[in-house]
Amino acid sequence: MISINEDYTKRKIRVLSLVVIPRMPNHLILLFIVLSLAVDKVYAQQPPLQLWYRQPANALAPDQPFNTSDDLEWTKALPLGNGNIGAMVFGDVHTERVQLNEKTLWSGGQSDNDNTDAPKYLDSIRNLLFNGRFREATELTNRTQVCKGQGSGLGRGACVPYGSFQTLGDLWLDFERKEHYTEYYRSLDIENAIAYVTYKQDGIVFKREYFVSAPANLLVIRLSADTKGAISFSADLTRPEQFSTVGINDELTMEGTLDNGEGGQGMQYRVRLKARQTGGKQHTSANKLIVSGADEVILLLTASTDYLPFYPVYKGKDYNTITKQTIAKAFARSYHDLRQDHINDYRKYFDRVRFCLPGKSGDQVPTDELIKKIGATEDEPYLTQLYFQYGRYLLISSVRQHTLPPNLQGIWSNKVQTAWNGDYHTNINLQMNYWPAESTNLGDLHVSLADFLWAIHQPATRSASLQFGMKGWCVNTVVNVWGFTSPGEHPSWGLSPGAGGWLCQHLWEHYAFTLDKEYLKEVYPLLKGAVQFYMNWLVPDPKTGKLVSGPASSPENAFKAPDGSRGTISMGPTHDQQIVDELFGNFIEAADLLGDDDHFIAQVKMAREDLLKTSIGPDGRILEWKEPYEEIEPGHRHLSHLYALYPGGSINKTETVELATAAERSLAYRLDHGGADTGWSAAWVTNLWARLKKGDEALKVFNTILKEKSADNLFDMHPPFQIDGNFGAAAGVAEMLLQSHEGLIELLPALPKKWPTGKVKGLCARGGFVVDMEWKDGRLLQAQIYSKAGGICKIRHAGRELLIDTRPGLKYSITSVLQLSMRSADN
Ligand code: FUC
Repeated sequence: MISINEDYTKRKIRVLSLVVIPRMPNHLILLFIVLSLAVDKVYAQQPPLQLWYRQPANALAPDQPFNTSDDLEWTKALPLGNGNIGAMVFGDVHTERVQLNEKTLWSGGQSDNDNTDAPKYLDSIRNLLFNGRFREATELTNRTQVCKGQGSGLGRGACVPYGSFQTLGDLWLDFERKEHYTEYYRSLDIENAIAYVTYKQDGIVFKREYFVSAPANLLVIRLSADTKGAISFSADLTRPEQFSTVGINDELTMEGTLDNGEGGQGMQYRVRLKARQTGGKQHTSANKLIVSGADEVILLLTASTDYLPFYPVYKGKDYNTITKQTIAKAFARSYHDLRQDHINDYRKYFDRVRFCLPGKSGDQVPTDELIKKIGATEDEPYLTQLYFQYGRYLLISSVRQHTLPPNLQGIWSNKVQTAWNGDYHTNINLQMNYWPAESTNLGDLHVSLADFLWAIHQPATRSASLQFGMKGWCVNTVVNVWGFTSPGEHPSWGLSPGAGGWLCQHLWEHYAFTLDKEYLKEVYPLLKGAVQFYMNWLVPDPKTGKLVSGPASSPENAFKAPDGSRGTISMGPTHDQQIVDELFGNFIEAADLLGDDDHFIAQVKMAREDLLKTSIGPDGRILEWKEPYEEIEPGHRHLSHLYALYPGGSINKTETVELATAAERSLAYRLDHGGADTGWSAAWVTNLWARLKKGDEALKVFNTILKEKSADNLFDMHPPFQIDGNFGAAAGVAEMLLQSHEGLIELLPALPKKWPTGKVKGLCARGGFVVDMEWKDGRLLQAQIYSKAGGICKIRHAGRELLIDTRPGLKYSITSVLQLSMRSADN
């Protein structure tokens, strides 16, 4: 296996000798090298970031009873991906299983779900709600403010037009040798995105390497042994349904057509597998690829579907030719080149951030054992770094430019009916998938969300018009790859008019982190369309004249309504009000930056003034609904009314101290009543504590994610597996180290006591800044701020502030007491 640390140091020396040293006076060269390598020492000493195990995913763990559940085994398998093709490596010695995915593989198809009857009931529902007649309002809403047709199939969408994200099937390698084995080792090196399996059988050491390359769009597996002619196996491709596998001309292909949910043919797919071997023989039988007596085998697998992500035509991509050409191109290249291209491509993203908490080197303990010990040993700092970087690994592996966003399970599902259809839930989940994107230096992957919003813009505009009778565009709680944007089947969870505005926060944040005006120009029509929707949607509360959203839920929570009924929908839930307030603010700023002087902007400014704002209830908590109704589930997993604290920023400890105190009370109350009970909810709470500058509290919740919400492969468990928690938790770590939502950059704003010493490199801040920091005994030692776009940079740390007028492309070094010590060109 490649040694990461060696690689890093070698690369650094190469850069120094080629770029920096030739320009320096001789006597400084030695000193410069010593200092420069010392700066990197902390990173270079870092143990390799890897998940590793002493057994295959499907082996019985000694402390676990026999379990036939595919899911349990599957969450021990190791995920690989290139934003498109996903693979889960089980690592069985006798019969290897690599479960496959292709991100676009969905059953179902386009369908017309907007209920044109719905708008005519809106006024009546609003009047009933304003008059406190919740029972009747809820009944009328439940009957009318729902989609037409079968909707999401109540989460069982595989057989209805809504569809489900589905497994692509499995690659099986049935090895001839069935003897007992020893010295088994299975690992996932997340610094290079390569999985390994090694073992000894019959005196022979076997080694397997697996990666999914983005540049080549391939799963590549290398099988090798220390003895010639030792590798013999047959390969097969299967799927739980709708597949046929044939072997022709040294190639194994699997193809099929999924259901469109209406009894017809839906999406088509094809998988191709070829083997290149050294020594031995190979042939294809009717449905197998058989290799015997090889010294080494390179397996190349690619897949595609006929899905095109642009409305109105979602089908038609030439998946057949694409897969054929992909295999042909790769077949002509050496394994070394394919591997190197993959590593270069992956590290281009991964290496942007390094994070180091010195401590006992947890990589000595298998990952499944390590998570069980969290809190009880000194391995915790290692696992924290691993989990943080694993979040980044999963994001890079599940999304790339111009691909669909990661869904509820990223790109990994072993099912035909994935949990919640593996779709895009937009009342928290899709947004959380992107929470670490900007702060952990993966902003270019964030843009895939804007692409997706463009792809569904037309159906979302139709939903605004037909389902709600409004201008602009809107989405609700469930969205799929076919452009489903109507409300779900039940308003208590499916009616979420705030969702579009929340998605727009991401459009704005990418601008805020980059100051890229060209990008802003491109997404401006999306922002404007969402604002147009809310300008139509908001109505004045007859009692106060304040503009409110409704009928709407505070995502998925319920309250005891004054008329004794169970309330789910109301007028002016705080969540929607906060989202609309921030959206209007961002839009007004965008219009100003882009010089849009449409009179519409003035109307939006006025409407923003009239919006019902967040208020504090008699018990000192943020009101979740317009009035202080009692929650039915006080520990509810959603923290919708704290949106403005995180991921929004309008409630904060500097400008809105009273609201921040109330938010803290709300959070503590939720937790006292059993909150943070799902993986993603705990991740949200981590970020909220960080924003409240309570590092120890944040870390406490973060650790419960590691200990209680992590599968053996560190997939976050809702349960079941839901990837948002992985991403939300990674964002939480970044938020403890650096914040920039208060109009300045705050260094170490919520540093937990358990992280007294550490170092981080490459975190991003709003305003186009990249920050490196080092701290010791809980105090900043030094920081460097790289300015991408120039402009004023205000920095805060431990009560001190510093203002620097930065120039693009320069790096500013800052001392522990926030004094500027050096300005240099970034190398
Ligand atoms: C939302 C959440 C659930 C789950 C689902 C996929 O509806 O309330 O907990 O995460 O999305």
